Amino acid sequence: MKSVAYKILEKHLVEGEMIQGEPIKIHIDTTLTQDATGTMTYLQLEKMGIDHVKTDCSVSYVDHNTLQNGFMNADDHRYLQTVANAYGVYFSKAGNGICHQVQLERFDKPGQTLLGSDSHTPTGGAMGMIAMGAGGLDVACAMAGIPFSLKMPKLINVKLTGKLRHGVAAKDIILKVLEVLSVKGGVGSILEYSGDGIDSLTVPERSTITNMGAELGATTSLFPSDEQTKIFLERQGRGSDYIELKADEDAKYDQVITINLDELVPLVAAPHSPDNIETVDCLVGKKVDQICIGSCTNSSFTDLCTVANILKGKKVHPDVSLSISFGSKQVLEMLAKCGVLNDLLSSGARLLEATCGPCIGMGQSPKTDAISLRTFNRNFYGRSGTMSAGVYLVSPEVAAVSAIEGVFTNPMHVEFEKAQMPESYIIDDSMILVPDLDKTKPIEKGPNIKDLPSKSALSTIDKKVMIKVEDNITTDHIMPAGAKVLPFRSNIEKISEFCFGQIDEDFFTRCKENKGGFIIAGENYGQGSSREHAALAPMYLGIDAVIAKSYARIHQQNLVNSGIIPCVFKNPSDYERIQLLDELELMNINPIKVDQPIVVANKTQGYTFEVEHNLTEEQIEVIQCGGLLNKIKKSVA
Ligand code: MIC
Ligand code: SF4
Repeated sequence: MKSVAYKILEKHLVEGEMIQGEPIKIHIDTTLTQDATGTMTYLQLEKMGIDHVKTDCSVSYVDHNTLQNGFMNADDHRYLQTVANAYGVYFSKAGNGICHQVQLERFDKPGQTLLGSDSHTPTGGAMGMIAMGAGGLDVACAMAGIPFSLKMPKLINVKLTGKLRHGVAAKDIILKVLEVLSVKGGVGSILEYSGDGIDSLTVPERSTITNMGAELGATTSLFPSDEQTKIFLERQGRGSDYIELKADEDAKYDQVITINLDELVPLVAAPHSPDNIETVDCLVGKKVDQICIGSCTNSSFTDLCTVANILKGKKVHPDVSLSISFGSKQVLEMLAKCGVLNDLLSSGARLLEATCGPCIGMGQSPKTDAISLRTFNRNFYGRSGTMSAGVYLVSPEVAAVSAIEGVFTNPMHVEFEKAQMPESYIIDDSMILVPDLDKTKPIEKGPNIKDLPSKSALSTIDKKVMIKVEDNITTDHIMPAGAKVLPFRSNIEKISEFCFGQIDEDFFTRCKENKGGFIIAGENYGQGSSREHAALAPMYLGIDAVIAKSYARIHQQNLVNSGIIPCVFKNPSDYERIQLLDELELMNINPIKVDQPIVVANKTQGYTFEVEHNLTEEQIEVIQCGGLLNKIKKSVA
């Protein structure tokens, strides 16, 4: 009767009943952080009064912010290295690779739980584990041995039948799922893959699917641990980490989706949303300006080797800029060893570091009005750094054949060899530093690393509406990334100046003039990244509550952790009535009560309406204290 997800959750259950929607707490075995969210995470960990991390294994990666333009990035890296050593965290140096790729290669184990301060942590689901993204503070709590709270997810079974045809890739499977479910269709759910179609999918292919499950808003996605898992682990020199983990024959799911791989064709996610799906055939012949291959979605050895097979002996079209970023040092070394790196180079591709790079807007912004094809997972408005550009998400195969032709091209009609997994991978973990827990070595903090902002305990809320936004607002809209903003990830005061800057340049000054207030939003507010800065910066600017039609899971919890009340419109038509700068008062929040709506008085327009909050007792307590860190400090004291 049990699915793989159910079995792993059951084994890690600390508290609660495993009934869909009910609050549960689970033990976290392992954690990961990356530099852009990591500095906040470790600053928060330092406040928790523990000597060393309590997890089986925690890893800190430097992969996002590696431009080192000025001292700020390098200071952050140094802080991360020294704090990791002091607390018993492995440290993966800049250049060793993108967190999710390296974690899959070197750390993930079937049957375990992983919590990461990055929304694409579910990549690990390819290894048959429960891997989830969360805000930095939740990850710091997991490192301190505090169980992770969530609502028991709905279990969706995605049954894959048949086999992918030539030119069709794992990317097309997840794009198909996005077409079926949309960017909010996975909220509160775990997607578990099964069916004869998964037998032929290797772990790196599976990881493209679990990685991009984040774009569905899903809690996580996973595959069973089977023969493919065993092969991958053995070739990574980690055969002893393998355990078989399969769903029972009669496993129960809340929903089943079936996809026939025999019928699948190459797909694209058109601007500006990963669920805006079209076939490549509909776009064949359309001119492209830029192509970026890489990111944690599609930068494995087999992905890039297939790209090299397509580019071998050919030249990139004169009007196209093609860049390739590698998933990890291991991927890069493997490509060099088997000689195909040269095929990439001589085709005219621009070879970048083994980091996130253009995926998070660290360079490679396309030209004005460009059509940019990317093998990445997100094409949110403005994320590339060029507001007028249109980003299309595609498979590495579509990207490579289109790079040669200069126009959208269907790889089904092009002859090339799909790369196979190598017999063994090159193992060199020398860029992963093992901590020695030596407390006499100083934790080094540069001048741009500022103290955490804090909020006082909840009292009255009577303030004005600071911004009103529509459906599917991403954390990239709230707190943009990119080369200009990322250096301030350790400095909330400074980064708050950029809050909502891409869609409303007056937001910051409006908040300053009014000492903050309310955010009004539509459906799926805060989708995308796990960055808690999208809650911390508004908190710093005095935002006390958000009223939205619905939320993305990670952001909702980040709001709670920051002491901001995430209210939900009871009647969505109330959204229409509220105007910018209306004065709102939350009438009955002292105290907030479980399952009891909050009454809101619109003092400007002279009417009242009700909102819900869906908060658990524990979340209410956090908000009442003015945030999770305050609550933890109180209990430590
Ligand atoms: C992303 O892909 O949006 C990021 C950048 O990796 C974020 C993390 C961050 O904002 O630092 C994520 O996915 O959580
Ligand atoms: Fe990095 Fe992009 Fe992956 Fe985020 S989605 S972890 S920015 S490669």
